[in-house]
Amino acid sequence: MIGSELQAQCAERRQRLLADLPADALVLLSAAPTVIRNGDVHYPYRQDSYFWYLTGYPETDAMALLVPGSPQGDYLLFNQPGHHAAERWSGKTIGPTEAKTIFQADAAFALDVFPEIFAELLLGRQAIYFALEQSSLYQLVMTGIETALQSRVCDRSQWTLHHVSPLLDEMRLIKSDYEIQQMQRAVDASVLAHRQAMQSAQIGHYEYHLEASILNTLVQQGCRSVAYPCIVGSGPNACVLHYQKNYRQIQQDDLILVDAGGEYAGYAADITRTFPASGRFTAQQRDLYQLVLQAQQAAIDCIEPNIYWDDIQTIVVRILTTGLVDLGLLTGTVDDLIATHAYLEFYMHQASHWLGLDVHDVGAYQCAGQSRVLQPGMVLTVEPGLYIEPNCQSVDPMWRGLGIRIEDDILVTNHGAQVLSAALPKTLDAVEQLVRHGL
Ligand SMILES: [Mn+2]
Repeated sequence: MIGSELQAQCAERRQRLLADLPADALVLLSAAPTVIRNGDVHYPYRQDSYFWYLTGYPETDAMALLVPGSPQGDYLLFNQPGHHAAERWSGKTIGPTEAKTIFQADAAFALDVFPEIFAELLLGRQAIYFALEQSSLYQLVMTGIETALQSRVCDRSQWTLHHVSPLLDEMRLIKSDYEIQQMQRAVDASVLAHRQAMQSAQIGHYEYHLEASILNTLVQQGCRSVAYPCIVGSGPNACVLHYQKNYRQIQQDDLILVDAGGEYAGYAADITRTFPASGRFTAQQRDLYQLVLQAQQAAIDCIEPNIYWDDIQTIVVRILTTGLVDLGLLTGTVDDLIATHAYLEFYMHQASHWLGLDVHDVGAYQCAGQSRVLQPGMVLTVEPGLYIEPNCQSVDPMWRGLGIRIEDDILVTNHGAQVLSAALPKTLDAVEQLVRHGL
């Protein structure tokens, strides 16, 4: 059963975290609040990633404390006892009983006693870990400290505040087998969504028709949410990196850039394909596409444990710059053009980011001033692109308004790169076939 597997994972993560904590530490975590859209309507709920990672608890109005060695236990959960009248409207909610039986808390309490218990626990602690940037949590900690000061003779200086993320980001960066399975499900659903969108693309349709197809497939596959808003950029809109309007009518000879990924069990997929609306690349589209694909493939091929994360970008930049010179879009020597960042005109983002519970997942890219070294269990994207602005005066008009990105999701293994999204075609021929004939 998924629920109990998830709970076993969360228990193991809490154990590892507790083992790393100083004996006098306390970790405070909060469920994400609901956000009002207007009136009585809320935005779809998404749990806070840290809270989800350590508790597997899906609802709002909950707090968790990790307090190594406290008399009530190491793991305390606070939530709302169910109210029959409220549950008539919103359905049954998790109460303190389930907090213990399902969510394996050592002790469970109603949320309204949190301030009292928190202030009491603070007395024996020094290092307080929480998401420092969340003002509501900061306020809660300050109130707790004031209450603790009133109840006992002690000094404010006994407490130190720490961000929780250095502790958890390193754990989240290395995925367990369970996590990789969930990510593969998000990726598989997203691969199918891309495939069906490519097959259904038609000149005269609007970008949002492709978005509709993607959303339909993702929900059918059990991804109840996208991991980020769908990008469907046709023609010049493919040059807008985070384009989301998706309302342009698709024209003959357009390239369509689709960057879309579903979320499954909290985990993100992040996949981009670029294809010709007509099912046939023009000569210029073909040249640029082949160049981006070559850069992407070379970057994927270089991935193995102990290479630097930076190496991915370095390889991509060299191949793209060399190709841009060959095609006449840049003039000069490749080394000079790289040294002066001349490629930034056409390629202005990173080739890779971590992927996990967040689409741009947590984890440092630099350690002690050096690029991070890849390790088995890391999941990252490889996503080079080229974007020639519609009004770019430095290139022949035939290149203008073309935008291409190709993005796959990669698991680092002992042997090298495992492409989780390998089932989605990306060679020139395979893409044309898929758009024209659905093959
Ligand atoms: Mn990405």
